[in-house]
Amino acid sequence: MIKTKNPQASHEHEHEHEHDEPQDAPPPAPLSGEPLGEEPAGPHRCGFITLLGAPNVGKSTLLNRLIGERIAITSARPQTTRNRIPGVLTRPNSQLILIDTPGLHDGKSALNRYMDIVAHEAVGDSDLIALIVEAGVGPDMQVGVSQITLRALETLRAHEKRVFLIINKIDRLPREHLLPIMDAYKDSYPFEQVVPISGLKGDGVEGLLRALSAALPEGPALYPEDHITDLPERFFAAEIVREKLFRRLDQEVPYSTAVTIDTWRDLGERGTTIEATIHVERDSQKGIVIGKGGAQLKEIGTQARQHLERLLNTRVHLRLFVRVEPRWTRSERAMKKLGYEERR
Ligand SMILES: Nc1nc2c(ncn2[C@@H]2O[C@H](COP(=O)(O)OP(=O)(O)OP(=O)(O)O)[C@@H](O)[C@H]2O)c(=O)[nH]1
Ligand SMILES: [Mg+2]
Repeated sequence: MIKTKNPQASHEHEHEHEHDEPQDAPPPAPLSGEPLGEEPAGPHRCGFITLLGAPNVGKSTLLNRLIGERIAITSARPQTTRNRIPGVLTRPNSQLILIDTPGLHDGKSALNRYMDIVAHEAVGDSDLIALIVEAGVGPDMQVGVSQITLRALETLRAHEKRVFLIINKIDRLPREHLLPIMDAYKDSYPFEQVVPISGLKGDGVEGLLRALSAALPEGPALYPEDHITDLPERFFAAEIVREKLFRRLDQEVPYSTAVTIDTWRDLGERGTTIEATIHVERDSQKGIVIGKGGAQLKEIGTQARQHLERLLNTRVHLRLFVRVEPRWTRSERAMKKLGYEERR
């Protein structure tokens, strides 16, 4: 299980690998390690908050920012997240169980349907929805409400969900552009609050956190203080390899990849040996993942290993294999084999 690290150790590590960290990674200092600001006195609060929204609006970046650890993979490509990813943040007077979800979209493959189901199921489980939208989309920074968001709002209305509208990426536009965006959304739902933020830079995030905490139902913490997530280390190892694939490969190739962990050996002081397989849909994609003389695969392996060493806080020996699972994104059976299985 992944738990909060010793802040000192994690800081040193971060420094050591400073230059490996991709440009868009959230900064190391976790919010939970900074002064938390004022929390209203009163009863302890605890609840589930689902982060929902179109692909690429910044849900996973925000989850990581709130938790203070890079547990959810992120990339500049839409449809990076494929699973429900819980992250727990414990504050002095509240515990927030945040759920990252795949971006809502209407793709028709079995994998697309799976992702859509995962996102919708997470809605049912939550006390609050954080609906995330981008401030200004496309080259002219359009402010309209997307069809995807409108459809999500219909579902939320049917379930009478309490919704925070989070306008993300405000670092990309001048402040005076915010008002028209808020205006565009104003009649689309009785939002509990509308909060502009930059998940990447951190603007407005502490305020958001306070508002979310205050809106949760009263109740005791459900997890111990140092608990961050329920998912096993193996899941995160596979996700980290997938993140590198999403960041390094072009066009359709990342969407045809899945990663499974084949062996995991703990060698004590000598670290951990992990063998993983990258599954692609076609022979040609296998060639692309491996690259000329194996260069691409080697680079993916190096980046994933460094990221894993930071997460696991130990030396990692990572061996990657590539194999073809023909048209797996179209077959529920093949998907199940690769770990994409419905919960219910
Ligand atoms: N400028 C800016 N970019 C952001 C911000 N938040 C996220 N991004 C970028 O937007 C891209 C998508 O971020 P993700 O967090 O992966 O988005 P997501 O909503 O989880 O995407 P899916 O998992 O594909 O649905 C990445 O390149 C992020 O760096 C922000 O506040 N400002
Ligand atoms: Mg995501």
